[in-house]
Amino acid sequence: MIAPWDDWDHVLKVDPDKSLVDGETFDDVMETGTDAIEVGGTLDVTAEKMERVIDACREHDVPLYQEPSNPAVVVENDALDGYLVPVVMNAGDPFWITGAHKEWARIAELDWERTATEAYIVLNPEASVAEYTDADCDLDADDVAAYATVAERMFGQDVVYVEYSGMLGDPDVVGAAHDALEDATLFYGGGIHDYDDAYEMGERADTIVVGDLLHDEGVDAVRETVEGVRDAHD
Ligand code: 1GP
Repeated sequence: MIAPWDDWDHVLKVDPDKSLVDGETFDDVMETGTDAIEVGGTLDVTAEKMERVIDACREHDVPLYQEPSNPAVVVENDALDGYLVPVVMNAGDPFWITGAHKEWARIAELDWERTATEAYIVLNPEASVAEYTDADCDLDADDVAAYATVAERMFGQDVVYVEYSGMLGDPDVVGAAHDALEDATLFYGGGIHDYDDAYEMGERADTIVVGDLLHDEGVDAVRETVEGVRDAHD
Protein backbone atom coordinates (compact mmCIF):
# COMPACT_ATOMS: atom_id res chain seq x y z
CA MET A 1 0.00 0.00 0.00
CA ILE A 2 1.28 3.46 -0.83
CA ALA A 3 1.27 5.78 2.15
CA PRO A 4 1.36 9.57 1.74
CA TRP A 5 4.73 9.82 3.48
CA ASP A 6 6.37 7.50 0.94
CA ASP A 7 6.80 10.61 -1.21
CA TRP A 8 7.75 13.09 1.48
CA ASP A 9 11.30 14.44 1.47
CA HIS A 10 10.59 17.22 3.92
CA VAL A 11 8.16 17.80 6.76
CA LEU A 12 7.78 21.07 8.58
CA LYS A 13 6.74 20.75 12.20
CA VAL A 14 4.84 23.77 13.47
CA ASP A 15 4.69 24.26 17.23
CA PRO A 16 1.42 26.05 18.06
CA ASP A 17 3.02 27.34 21.24
CA LYS A 18 5.69 29.29 19.37
CA SER A 19 5.26 32.29 17.13
CA LEU A 20 6.40 32.83 13.59
CA VAL A 21 9.19 35.27 12.82
CA ASP A 22 7.97 38.88 12.77
CA GLY A 23 6.20 39.76 9.54
CA GLU A 24 5.75 36.15 8.36
CA THR A 25 2.37 34.50 7.97
CA PHE A 26 1.08 30.95 7.59
CA ASP A 27 0.64 31.70 3.90
CA ASP A 28 4.42 32.14 3.71
CA VAL A 29 4.91 28.91 5.66
CA MET A 30 2.80 26.96 3.19
CA GLU A 31 4.91 28.25 0.30
CA THR A 32 8.25 26.93 1.55
CA GLY A 33 7.99 23.84 -0.67
CA THR A 34 7.67 21.43 2.25
CA ASP A 35 5.77 18.22 1.50
CA ALA A 36 3.66 18.21 4.66
CA ILE A 37 2.97 20.13 7.82
CA GLU A 38 2.81 18.43 11.18
CA VAL A 39 1.18 20.53 13.85
CA GLY A 40 2.48 19.39 17.19
CA GLY A 41 4.50 20.43 20.14
CA THR A 42 5.12 19.94 23.80
CA LEU A 43 2.70 19.23 26.61
CA ASP A 44 1.85 22.92 26.97
CA VAL A 45 0.01 22.90 23.68
CA THR A 46 -3.73 23.31 24.02
CA ALA A 47 -6.43 22.22 21.60
CA GLU A 48 -7.29 25.88 21.09
CA LYS A 49 -3.78 26.75 19.97
CA MET A 50 -3.79 23.73 17.67
CA GLU A 51 -7.04 24.85 16.07
CA ARG A 52 -5.65 28.31 15.45
CA VAL A 53 -2.74 26.95 13.42
CA ILE A 54 -4.85 24.41 11.54
CA ASP A 55 -7.36 27.07 10.55
CA ALA A 56 -4.57 29.36 9.35
CA CYS A 57 -3.27 26.58 7.07
CA ARG A 58 -6.57 25.25 5.76
CA GLU A 59 -6.75 27.13 2.45
CA HIS A 60 -3.61 25.47 1.09
CA ASP A 61 -2.88 22.19 -0.68
CA VAL A 62 0.00 21.12 1.53
CA PRO A 63 -0.99 17.97 3.48
CA LEU A 64 -1.75 18.87 7.06
CA TYR A 65 -1.38 16.43 9.95
CA GLN A 66 -1.78 16.77 13.65
CA GLU A 67 0.81 15.14 15.86
CA PRO A 68 -0.93 15.01 19.22
CA SER A 69 1.44 14.78 22.19
CA ASN A 70 -1.37 13.54 24.39
CA PRO A 71 -5.08 12.71 24.02
CA ALA A 72 -6.24 15.99 25.55
CA VAL A 73 -5.03 18.07 22.62
CA VAL A 74 -6.52 16.04 19.78
CA VAL A 75 -8.67 18.22 17.59
CA GLU A 76 -11.27 17.26 15.04
CA ASN A 77 -10.98 19.54 12.09
CA ASP A 78 -11.87 18.78 8.49
CA ALA A 79 -8.79 20.65 7.29
CA LEU A 80 -6.64 17.83 8.69
CA ASP A 81 -5.48 15.03 6.41
CA GLY A 82 -4.85 12.87 9.42
CA TYR A 83 -3.13 12.18 12.69
CA LEU A 84 0.42 11.00 13.22
CA VAL A 85 0.56 9.63 16.73
CA PRO A 86 3.93 9.20 18.44
CA VAL A 87 4.88 5.92 20.08
CA VAL A 88 8.26 6.15 21.83
CA MET A 89 10.15 2.89 21.40
CA ASN A 90 12.83 3.73 23.97
CA ALA A 91 10.59 5.40 26.55
CA GLY A 92 11.29 4.51 30.17
CA ASP A 93 7.72 5.32 31.04
CA PRO A 94 5.26 2.96 29.32
CA PHE A 95 2.67 5.74 29.28
CA TRP A 96 4.41 6.91 26.08
CA ILE A 97 4.40 3.43 24.51
CA THR A 98 0.82 2.34 25.13
CA GLY A 99 -0.59 4.23 28.14
CA ALA A 100 -1.56 7.52 26.53
CA HIS A 101 -2.88 5.59 23.55
CA LYS A 102 -5.06 3.41 25.76
CA GLU A 103 -6.57 6.50 27.39
CA TRP A 104 -7.29 7.97 24.00
CA ALA A 105 -8.86 4.78 22.63
CA ARG A 106 -11.20 4.50 25.58
CA ILE A 107 -12.48 8.08 25.44
CA ALA A 108 -12.84 8.58 21.72
CA GLU A 109 -13.89 6.86 18.56
CA LEU A 110 -10.72 7.17 16.63
CA ASP A 111 -10.79 7.90 12.96
CA TRP A 112 -8.68 4.88 12.00
CA GLU A 113 -8.66 5.69 8.31
CA ARG A 114 -6.79 8.87 9.09
CA THR A 115 -4.71 7.70 12.04
CA ALA A 116 -1.17 6.34 11.80
CA THR A 117 1.67 6.04 14.28
CA GLU A 118 5.28 7.12 14.22
CA ALA A 119 7.77 4.92 16.09
CA TYR A 120 10.06 7.43 17.75
CA ILE A 121 13.57 6.66 18.91
CA VAL A 122 14.43 9.66 21.10
CA LEU A 123 18.15 10.40 21.26
CA ASN A 124 18.83 13.87 22.69
CA PRO A 125 18.75 13.53 26.50
CA GLU A 126 18.46 17.34 26.86
CA ALA A 127 15.24 17.55 24.88
CA SER A 128 11.97 17.91 26.74
CA VAL A 129 10.58 14.87 24.89
CA ALA A 130 13.41 12.78 26.37
CA GLU A 131 12.72 14.11 29.84
CA TYR A 132 9.01 13.55 29.96
CA THR A 133 9.13 10.12 28.32
CA ASP A 134 12.12 9.16 30.50
CA ALA A 135 13.79 7.93 27.32
CA ASP A 136 16.93 5.86 27.43
CA CYS A 137 19.13 7.93 25.10
CA ASP A 138 22.34 6.10 25.92
CA LEU A 139 22.23 4.10 22.73
CA ASP A 140 24.81 3.37 20.05
CA ALA A 141 24.15 2.86 16.36
CA ASP A 142 23.56 -0.87 16.81
CA ASP A 143 20.98 -0.25 19.52
CA VAL A 144 19.16 2.26 17.36
CA ALA A 145 19.22 -0.11 14.39
CA ALA A 146 17.78 -2.84 16.62
CA TYR A 147 14.99 -0.53 17.81
CA ALA A 148 14.23 0.31 14.19
CA THR A 149 13.99 -3.39 13.38
CA VAL A 150 11.73 -4.04 16.37
CA ALA A 151 9.51 -1.12 15.35
CA GLU A 152 9.10 -2.36 11.80
CA ARG A 153 9.18 -6.13 12.11
CA MET A 154 7.56 -6.73 15.50
CA PHE A 155 5.31 -3.72 15.90
CA GLY A 156 4.46 -3.26 12.22
CA GLN A 157 5.36 0.42 12.20
CA ASP A 158 5.41 2.13 8.82
CA VAL A 159 7.20 5.25 10.03
CA VAL A 160 10.33 5.12 12.20
CA TYR A 161 11.41 8.51 13.53
CA VAL A 162 14.96 9.13 14.73
CA GLU A 163 14.46 12.17 16.95
CA TYR A 164 17.29 14.42 18.09
CA SER A 165 15.00 17.41 18.69
CA GLY A 166 17.14 20.50 19.36
CA MET A 167 20.48 19.10 18.19
CA LEU A 168 21.91 17.75 14.98
CA GLY A 169 22.24 14.01 15.34
CA ASP A 170 24.94 11.54 14.52
CA PRO A 171 24.71 10.74 10.79
CA ASP A 172 26.07 7.23 11.40
CA VAL A 173 23.22 6.48 13.77
CA VAL A 174 20.69 7.75 11.25
CA GLY A 175 22.35 5.66 8.54
CA ALA A 176 22.27 2.56 10.75
CA ALA A 177 18.54 3.02 11.35
CA HIS A 178 17.99 3.39 7.63
CA ASP A 179 19.97 0.27 6.80
CA ALA A 180 17.93 -1.71 9.33
CA LEU A 181 14.61 -0.93 7.65
CA GLU A 182 13.07 -2.88 4.79
CA ASP A 183 10.02 -0.88 3.76
CA ALA A 184 9.28 1.52 6.59
CA THR A 185 9.92 5.20 6.01
CA LEU A 186 12.70 6.75 8.09
CA PHE A 187 12.02 10.24 9.43
CA TYR A 188 14.91 12.19 10.86
CA GLY A 189 14.38 15.31 12.98
CA GLY A 190 16.62 17.52 15.07
CA GLY A 191 18.80 20.59 14.67
CA ILE A 192 18.53 21.05 10.92
CA HIS A 193 19.52 24.66 10.32
CA ASP A 194 20.59 25.00 6.73
CA TYR A 195 21.09 23.44 3.32
CA ASP A 196 24.12 21.41 4.40
CA ASP A 197 22.42 19.85 7.44
CA ALA A 198 19.43 18.98 5.31
CA TYR A 199 21.61 17.48 2.60
CA GLU A 200 23.63 15.42 5.08
CA MET A 201 20.63 13.97 6.88
CA GLY A 202 18.71 13.67 3.62
CA GLU A 203 21.41 11.34 2.33
CA ARG A 204 20.51 8.97 5.15
CA ALA A 205 16.85 9.48 5.98
CA ASP A 206 13.84 9.21 3.69
CA THR A 207 12.24 12.29 5.18
CA ILE A 208 13.71 15.11 7.21
CA VAL A 209 11.68 17.01 9.75
CA VAL A 210 12.44 20.68 10.43
CA GLY A 211 11.00 22.34 13.52
CA ASP A 212 12.59 25.17 15.49
CA LEU A 213 14.20 26.73 12.42
CA LEU A 214 10.81 28.02 11.28
CA HIS A 215 10.19 29.80 14.56
CA ASP A 216 13.79 30.99 15.04
CA GLU A 217 14.91 31.96 11.53
CA GLY A 218 11.84 31.92 9.32
CA VAL A 219 10.65 30.70 5.97
CA ASP A 220 13.71 31.51 3.84
CA ALA A 221 15.87 29.31 6.03
CA VAL A 222 13.26 26.55 5.82
CA ARG A 223 13.22 26.83 2.03
CA GLU A 224 16.97 26.17 1.96
CA THR A 225 16.46 22.93 3.88
CA VAL A 226 13.84 21.85 1.35
CA GLU A 227 16.44 22.38 -1.39
CA GLY A 228 19.07 20.49 0.61
CA VAL A 229 17.05 17.34 1.07
CA ARG A 230 15.73 17.41 -2.50
CA ASP A 231 19.28 17.61 -3.85
CA ALA A 232 20.33 14.73 -1.58
CA HIS A 233 17.50 12.60 -2.95
CA ASP A 234 18.02 13.51 -6.61
C1 1GP B 1 11.15 18.00 16.60
O1 1GP B 1 12.20 16.50 15.09
C2 1GP B 1 11.62 17.76 15.20
O2 1GP B 1 10.20 17.06 16.97
C3 1GP B 1 12.50 18.84 14.67
O3 1GP B 1 13.55 19.17 15.54
O4 1GP B 1 13.08 21.50 16.26
O5 1GP B 1 15.42 20.57 16.34
O6 1GP B 1 14.31 21.09 14.15
P1 1GP B 1 14.11 20.67 15.58
